[in-house]
Amino acid sequence: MVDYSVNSSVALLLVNNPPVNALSHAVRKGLADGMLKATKDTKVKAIVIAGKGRTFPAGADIREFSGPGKEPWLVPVGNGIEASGKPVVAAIHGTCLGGGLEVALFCHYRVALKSARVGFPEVAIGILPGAAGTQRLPRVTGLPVAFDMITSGRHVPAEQAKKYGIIDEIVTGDIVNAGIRYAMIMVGKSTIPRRLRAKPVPDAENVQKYADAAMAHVKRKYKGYEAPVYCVKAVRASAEKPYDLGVENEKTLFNVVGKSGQARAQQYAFFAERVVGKWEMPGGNSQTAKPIPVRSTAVIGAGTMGTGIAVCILSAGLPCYLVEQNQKFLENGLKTIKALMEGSVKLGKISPEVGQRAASLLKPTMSYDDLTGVDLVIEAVYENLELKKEIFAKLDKVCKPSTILCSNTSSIDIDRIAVATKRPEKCVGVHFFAPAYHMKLLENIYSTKTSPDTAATVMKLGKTIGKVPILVKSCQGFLANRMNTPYGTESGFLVEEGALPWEVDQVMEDFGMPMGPFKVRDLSGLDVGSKITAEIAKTLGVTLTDETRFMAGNRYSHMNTVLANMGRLGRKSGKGWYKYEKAGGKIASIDDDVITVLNNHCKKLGIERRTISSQEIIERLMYSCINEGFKILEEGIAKRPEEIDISWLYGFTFPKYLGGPMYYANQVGLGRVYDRICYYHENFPFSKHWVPSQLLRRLSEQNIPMSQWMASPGARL
Ligand code: HSC
Repeated sequence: MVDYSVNSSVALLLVNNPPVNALSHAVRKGLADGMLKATKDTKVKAIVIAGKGRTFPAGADIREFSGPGKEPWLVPVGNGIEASGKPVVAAIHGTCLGGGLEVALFCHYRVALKSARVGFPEVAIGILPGAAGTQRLPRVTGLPVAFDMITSGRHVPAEQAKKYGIIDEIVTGDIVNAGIRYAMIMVGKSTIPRRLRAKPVPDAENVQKYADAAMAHVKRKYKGYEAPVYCVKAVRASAEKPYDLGVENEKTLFNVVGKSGQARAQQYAFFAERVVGKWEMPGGNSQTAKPIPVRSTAVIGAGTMGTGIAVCILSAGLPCYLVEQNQKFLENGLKTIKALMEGSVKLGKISPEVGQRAASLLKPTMSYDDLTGVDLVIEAVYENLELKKEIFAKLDKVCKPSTILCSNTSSIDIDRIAVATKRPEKCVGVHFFAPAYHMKLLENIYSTKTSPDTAATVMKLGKTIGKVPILVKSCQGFLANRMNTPYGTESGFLVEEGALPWEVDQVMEDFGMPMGPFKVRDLSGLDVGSKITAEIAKTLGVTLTDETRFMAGNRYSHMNTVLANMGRLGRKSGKGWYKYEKAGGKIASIDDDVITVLNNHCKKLGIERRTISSQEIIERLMYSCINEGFKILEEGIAKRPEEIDISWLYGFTFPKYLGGPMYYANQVGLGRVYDRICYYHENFPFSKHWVPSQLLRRLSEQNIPMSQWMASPGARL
């Protein structure tokens, strides 16, 4: 796990634990043994610690956190490094993260390749740096940078890290050789002045000011998350306590936060994100399928989604045609893309060079004939089957036979679109979430005809453009929108039965959602929801009136349409479920007029309003979706609960500290969730989404945790 060699009086401790050289027990032991050997060997004058393969250690082995752990711990190993009288150099390439950066900070010198990045990402998995990182980083960078790096978890590029004082020198060429060269220069120099434990924290007298600012910042930015608060407390102690007591304090905080439910959920989410990259579909999987190279792309439609998708593609440095039917739409689209790209540069999401290059990669056109040679096309017009089929038929005619045709549909079964082409195996769904340039989820959808190579291509494209792609089987609404539907429906019923919109929003925001369902409706526009409802009613042959309570035997709430018909369209009109300071305003306030409308609506329908508890609100919104999630698993639309959880984390900003709705259900207890679903089914027999999932029933009856659901006999229908 740690290869030991001596090269011209320099001992090399090369961590060899692929893929990321995580600091597992064997690596920690290897480092401790290596240090001992190098210290004893009189021929050795200096020591280099480096990583074999693609990276310097990227942190502790997260998998070990769920077990009891084993000595040697990282702090004593680090103390051994720091105490060495022979200079120890960390030679850094790749990602030097978490425990990896802690090891580097125990070394006396740090050199890095320009391409390397350093950081403390522990906060993202619900913990804090637990091997003296919170005490040593402030001694190097000062408090403001340490608070920022440790609470944000951001990866800092080597050159920036040099400015912060974390890296002593940027080197070139082979990192191990560069480290050895640097170590030879340091031979004979005293290591005492380089020991961070003895250094004071710069500007320690202002700790109160910096710590208060950091605490206010994390409470605002990471509302509900415990780890950032613990990170602030730990860093603060670096300026208030002697080094050893600061390390003790860090250990205590680490042990509390590390055992929390939030940490477990965030670590589950970390691995879930990696699990979904290992996909499977009929005929192939991520190991066997071969993505086709995508060197050129096109987006059809320069509306909100089309422009957002084009920005993602351009930001990744890929050429992109933007196709519109007339000059005006095209020009508007180009203006939007320019503004979004400029915004991304300003926010530091992309470099100015990438922003500039994008202008030359973007090719506006009104002619499909320009698309003959592109590798992949994404259709992003509005949700209309006939229009999408027309576009796919046109593309099928003009594009080369190998071109992959994608639809950014949010709900239409891909098979129904692919029939318009002679290449259904190359047709696939790529569902982006609004705003497409910001939301990280990419829901890729395979039809009955999509080939594994086509699926592999869009999964790879997703990663290239910085998304977290999942692969699901096609059905009406796919995974994300299908599962999310009861959330909106139930919120509508709750206000009909007695809850007020701001009460529902408050409960769900306290639960962890960034915005309650009624604020979301106001943001997207009440007319959008009422148009969709009108379309569904038309398809079902139902005439909607203020008194309509059922559609095709299913309970229905008309309140959204009532408000929309009054001109209350949400933020854009200044009034919706809330009132705003002006049309287009953002500050939502309670509106008594909405209470009057609600009361009248209920009176007309003979609904007696009642008090509804917070618990009922959470159960009605979450358990209805979870029930749908289990049906999605039963039907094989998603292969694993991880796909579902990732879709909520990155498509609907579900709080990571709850892991995702399926993980959350497992925490609540599948038996309890199932019982409540049965209860609501009994009380609301006219809502199809309360018909209990058979898979959930079996898991709950057999007391099988969801992590083992695949092992449940007959788990799939
Ligand atoms: C930590 O370091 C705590 C310390 O403060 C010490 C605490 C001491 C405690 C003392 C108590 C008192 N562990 O992402 P990829 C796997 S916490 C285990 O696809 P990329 C990953 O699952 C840690 N496994 O690659 C995947 O496995 P699979 C702080 C890890 O190139 C494979 O490696 N560090 C792992 O896209 C490839 O991963 C972090 O949080 C780990 N630490 O990205 C860094 N890291 O193939 C977490 C990765 O079987 N890692 N794996 O699916 C990352 O951010 C990314 O993996 C990288 C590489 C950016 C490193």
